[in-house]
Amino acid sequence: MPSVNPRAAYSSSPSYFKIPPFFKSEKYEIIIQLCSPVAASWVLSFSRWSEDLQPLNLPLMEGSVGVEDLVLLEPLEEASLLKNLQLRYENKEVYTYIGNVVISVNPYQQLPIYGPEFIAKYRDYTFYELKPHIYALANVAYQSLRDRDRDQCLLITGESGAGKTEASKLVMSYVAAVCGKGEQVNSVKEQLLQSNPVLEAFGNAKTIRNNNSSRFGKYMDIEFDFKGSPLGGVITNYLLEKSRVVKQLKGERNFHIFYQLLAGADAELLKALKLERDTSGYSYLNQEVSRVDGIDDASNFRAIQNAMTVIGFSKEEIQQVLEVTAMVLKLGNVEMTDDFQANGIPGSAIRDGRGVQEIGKIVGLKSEELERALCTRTMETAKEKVVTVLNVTQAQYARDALAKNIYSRLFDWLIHRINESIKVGAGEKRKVMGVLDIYGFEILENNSFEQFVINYCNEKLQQVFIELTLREEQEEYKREGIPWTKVDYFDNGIICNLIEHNQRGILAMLDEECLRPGVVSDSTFLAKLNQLFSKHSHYESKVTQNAQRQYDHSMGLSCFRISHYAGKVTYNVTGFIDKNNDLLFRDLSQAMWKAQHPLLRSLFSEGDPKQASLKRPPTAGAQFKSSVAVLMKSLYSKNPNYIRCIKPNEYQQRGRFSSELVAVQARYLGLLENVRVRRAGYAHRQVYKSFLERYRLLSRSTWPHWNGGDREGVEKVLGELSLSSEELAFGKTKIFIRSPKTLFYLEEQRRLRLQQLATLIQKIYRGWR
Ligand code: AD9
Ligand code: MG
Repeated sequence: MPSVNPRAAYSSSPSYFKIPPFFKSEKYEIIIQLCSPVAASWVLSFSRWSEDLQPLNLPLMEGSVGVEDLVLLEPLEEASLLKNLQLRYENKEVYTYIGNVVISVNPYQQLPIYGPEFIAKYRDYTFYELKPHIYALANVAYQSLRDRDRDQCLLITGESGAGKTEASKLVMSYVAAVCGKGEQVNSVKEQLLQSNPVLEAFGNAKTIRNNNSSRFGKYMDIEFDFKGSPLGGVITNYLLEKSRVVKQLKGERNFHIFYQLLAGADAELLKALKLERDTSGYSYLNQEVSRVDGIDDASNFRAIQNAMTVIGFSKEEIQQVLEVTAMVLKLGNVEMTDDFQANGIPGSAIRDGRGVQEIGKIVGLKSEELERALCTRTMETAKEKVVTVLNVTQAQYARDALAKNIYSRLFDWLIHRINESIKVGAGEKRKVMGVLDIYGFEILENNSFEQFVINYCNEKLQQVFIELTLREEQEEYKREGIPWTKVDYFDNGIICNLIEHNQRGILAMLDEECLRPGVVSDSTFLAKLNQLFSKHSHYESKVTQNAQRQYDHSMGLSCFRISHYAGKVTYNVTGFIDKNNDLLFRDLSQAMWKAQHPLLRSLFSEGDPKQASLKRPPTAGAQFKSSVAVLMKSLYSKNPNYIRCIKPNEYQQRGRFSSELVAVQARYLGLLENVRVRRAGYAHRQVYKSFLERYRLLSRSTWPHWNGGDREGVEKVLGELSLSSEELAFGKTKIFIRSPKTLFYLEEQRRLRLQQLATLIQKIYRGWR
C-alpha cells in the first residue's frame, strides 16, 4: 500500500515567501562554495526544499482548498467532510483521496486535466506526488499489475449521473495509453475501447438524472500478458432495465440506438428495415422526449457502425442487429382489438395486419404465426394441449413482453459477440484488471424489485470493501512487523444474509413463492416474510410494527423495509413475483424460433420443440444472486482500487454544490466509515527515507548533514520532538503515525523551521548587498 505523503495536505496556492532569484543563481553558488562548503550544502539543500514548499492548508481554513486526503481531516465528522469536498469542488479540485480511494465529484464541465500531457505526468510519479486524480489510481493499479503481478480491480460506484461511466472510460483510456505498443497491441486496444460506444448505444438512455445513463451494470476484465500488454478481455453485464423498451417515464427516452437508427440510417437502409425517419410514429418512442441537447444521434449512428466493424462484426451481423432492433420498434405499433369468440368469450386480434406482415418480411416469419403467438396461449399438460384466447389487455402484455425479451436478449448477444472478438486464447498466462461500473445504492420514492436487487448488490460491495480494506491494512502491518489491533466496524453480513441466505433469505422466499403450486401473489410472499423475519433487527413491515405497537404512517400495507448499511429502504412488493418469474410464454419463444432470421432464431433457442424442456429457467433473482456471487469471487481474488463518484447537484450543471445531496451520497458510499477504517490503526505511514528527507531539518543531529541510516535518522528526529510513543510505530521499512494531529504538528514545526531559515537567509542576503 502506498504511504500518505504529507504533500497531499498541500494546495497550489502561493508560497509563504519568495526566495530572491540571486540565491538560485550560479554566481551565488560559486561564491558560497568558495566561502564555506558546509554553508553551501546548507543553503543548497534549503533551496531545493523551498522549491516545493507550499503553504499547509489546515482543513477548513478560509480560502484553502481543504485537505487532499480525508484521512487527515480534523475533526472527522460529516460536516467537515462535506465542507472539504465543497471547498475543493469550488476550486475545480474534483478529486480527493481517502488513502488510496479516489472520491470524484462530477464537474459537469471539461476540465483541462485530462489527455496525453496529464497521462504522461501521472505515469512518471507515485500516487501521492501529484494532485489526486483518477489517472494516479489507474497508474498504481496498472503498475502493480505489471510489476508486482497482482491482479487488480477498480470498483466504481455512485448514484446515477455521478460520473461512473466517464470515470471508467478515463481509466480505460489511461491504461490504453500506457500499456504496450505495436500493431497487434493497438488493434486489441481499439477493440476494447470501441466496445464502449456500442454498449452505450444499446444500453444507455436519457433519463431525468443523466442524459447518457447506463441502464445496465457492467464489469470488464481487461487481460494482459506478462509484459503488461493487453491481450483482450471479457465483459459481463447485469440487469438491463428492459422495461424502458416499452415504457419511458416523464422526460426520459428509450435506449439511444432507436433514435440513432432513425436519424442516421440512409434512405435505403430505412426502406430495407421498413422504417420511417420520424420518431413520432412509433409508440415506443413518442411517449416522452425524442431529442437530447448535446447528443447527435445521426453522427453517433455512424460511429457505432464503425465501432462494430472495428470490433469485428461482419456486415451481415450488423445488418441483422439492426433488423432485430427495427422489429422491436415495429412490434410497439402492433395494435390489438377486441375479437369475441363464437361462445362470447372476449378475445383479441391484430387491428391492422400490415405491421405484422412487415415484421414477418424483416425477420422471415409468417405473419399468422406471430399473430397467433401474440393473441393466444397454449397450455400443455402431460396429456393434452389447450389453446386459450387472450383478451386485448393480455395480448398487449404479451406483445410488450416479447419486445422487452427480444431487446434484452439482443443486448446479451451483443456482449457475447464482443466477448468472442476480444477473448484471449486458452492457456495463455494472463494478468487481469477488472473495471466495475455499476449502479449505486438507490432509494427512490417507490422502490421495487429492481431497487431491491441493486441495493443487495451494493450491500455485497460494501462487504467486499470493508473486508478487503481491513485485510489490506492487516497485511501491511504484518509485513512491517507491527502488532494488529482489532478494528470495530459495522459488519453488514447480517443484512446480506437476510437477503441471500440459501434457505431462509428473502430471495429464497421469493423463489419458493414463485415455484409454489396454487394461488401465489405478492401479498402471500409478503405474509411469508412477515412470519419469518418478525424478529429480525433489520426487517420491518406494517405487521411487525403493529405487533410492537409502533404506528408508522409512512409504511404501506404492501411494503417491507430493510435497514441497509446506508439507510432504511421501504420496498413495495407489488410486481415482485412477476418480475422474479420473468417468464416468456412458450408460444412466443416458439414463434421466434421459427423465424428464418439467424440472429433472432438464435436468441430463442428454447423455442426449439426438440429442446423444449419442462424445466423452469432460473428466476431473475436467482440469476442475479449467482452473478453477484461470481463477481464477488472475482473481486476477492484481486487487489481492489476504489473510485467513489458523487453527483454535486440534480441539474447536471457545473459549479453547483448541494451539501444536502452530497451528504446523502456520502452516507450511501460509507465515506466516513471508510476514513474511520482507514485510520483505525495508524492514519499515516511513510517510508523512512522520504520521511527523513522531509523532516530532518527539525533535528540538530540530522540537519544539515546526516550520515547514518534512514531509520536511525527518523528515530533521532522524532526522539528530539518528544512525541508520545503511543503515537508512533517503527515498521520494517516505514514509520507509522497514529493520529493526523501528530502529522499536523510535524508539519507545523516544519513550517516554522522553514520560516526561521528563510528569515535567516534573507538577513544574509541583505548583509551581502
Ligand atoms: V448512470 O448510473 O450510468 O445514470 P454515471 O455513469 O454515474 O450515471 P456518467 O459517467 O454518465 O454518470 O456521467 C454523467 C455526465 O456527467 C456525463 O455525461 C458528463 O456530461 C458528465 N461528467 C461525468 N464525469 C465527468 C468528468 N470527469 N468531466 C466532465 C463529466 N464531465
Ligand atoms: Mg453510467
